Amino acid sequence: MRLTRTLDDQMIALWKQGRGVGGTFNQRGHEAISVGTGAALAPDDVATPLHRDLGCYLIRGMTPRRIVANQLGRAAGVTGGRDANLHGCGDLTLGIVGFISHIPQSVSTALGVAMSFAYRNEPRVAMTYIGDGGTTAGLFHEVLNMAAVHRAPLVVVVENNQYAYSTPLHQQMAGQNIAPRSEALGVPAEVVDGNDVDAVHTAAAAAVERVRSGGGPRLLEARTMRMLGHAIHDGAEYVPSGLLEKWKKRDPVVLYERKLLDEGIVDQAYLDESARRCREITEDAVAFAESSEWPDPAAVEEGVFAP
Ligand SMILES: Cc1ncc(C[n+]2csc(CCOP(=O)(O)OP(=O)(O)O)c2C)c(N)n1
Ligand SMILES: [Mg+2]
Repeated sequence: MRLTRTLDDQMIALWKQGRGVGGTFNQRGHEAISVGTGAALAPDDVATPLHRDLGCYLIRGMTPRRIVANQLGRAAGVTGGRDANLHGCGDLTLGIVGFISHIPQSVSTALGVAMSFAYRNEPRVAMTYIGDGGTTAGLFHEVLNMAAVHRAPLVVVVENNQYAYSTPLHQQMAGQNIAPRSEALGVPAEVVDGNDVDAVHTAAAAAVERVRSGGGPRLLEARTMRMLGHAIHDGAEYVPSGLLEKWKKRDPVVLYERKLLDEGIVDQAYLDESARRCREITEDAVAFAESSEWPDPAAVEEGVFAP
C-alpha cells in the first residue's frame, strides 16, 4: 500500500513537472482495495485490474520499472509505448489481463477467463474489478447473470468510490449499494469497508476460497472515496470539500500503519524504513524509465490484433 501511494504521488509529480507523457489516474483512497484483493489471489489465478488498481499490478509482480516506463511512453513499458497510463497493461505470464478502456468490457473478458478454467476443470479463479459507474452498464448485469447460471469461478470486486468521473452515486442509481443487485441476479455479495485492508483481504480471501471450491461466483462491494480527481487533469472541484475532509480521516494507508503500531506488530522505525525503501524503489523506476529508449515508430503495428 505504501509503494502504491509513493508511486502514485511520483506519477502525479512527474506529470506536473511536464515529465509525464500520458495522464495518470489517481489511486488515492483505493490502496486497501487493490492490495487487499490482489493479495487474496494465488499466482495461477488471473486478475483484470482497472485504472485504480495499481496495488494489484504490483502484488502480481509487475515491476515499478515497467510501470513507470509505460507511464512515460517508453519501449520498456508494458505496452511498449502504445499507451502511456495503466490502460492495456496486461501480462498473461503474471496472470494480468490489461485494463480494457471501454468500460465495462473487463468483466465480460474475466467471465470468459473464468469459464475457460471451469471447462478445463482447473481450480483457478478469475478476479475482475469494476467501479460504481461501470455497474450501471447493462453488460455488468449480463455477466453476473451468466456467471451465476454457470457457477463460474469469478470474483467481482466493485470499487464503490462515490463518483464516476464527475457524476455522484445518487445521480447514477437509485439506492447506494450494488450488492443487492448482485444478490438478485444470483451472485452472493458482501459489502466491505474499502479503507480497511484487513477487512478487504479477509472478505476477498473468503470469496476466493468459496469460488475456488466450486461454490459459484461472488461479489465484493468495497466502499471508499476517490480522494483526488478522476485523473490528473481533473481538479474535482465538483466534490464537496466536506466529503473529502470526512474521508481524509480514514486514509487507508495511515489507518493501517496506525493499526500495526497500536498492535505492536511494527515500530515507527520499521515504517520509516519501509517508506524510505518505497521512495528508493520509485526513484530507481523513474531513473530507469527516463534513461530508456523511446519506441521505434516502425514497431507500431506489432502486437496489435488488426494492423
Ligand atoms: C464506455 C465508456 N464510456 C466512458 C469512458 C470514460 N471513462 C473512463 S473511467 C470513467 C468513469 C468510471 O467511473 P467508475 O466506474 O465509478 O470508476 P472510477 O473511475 O470511479 O474508479 C469514464 C466515464 C470509458 N472508459 N468507457
Ligand atoms: Mg467510481
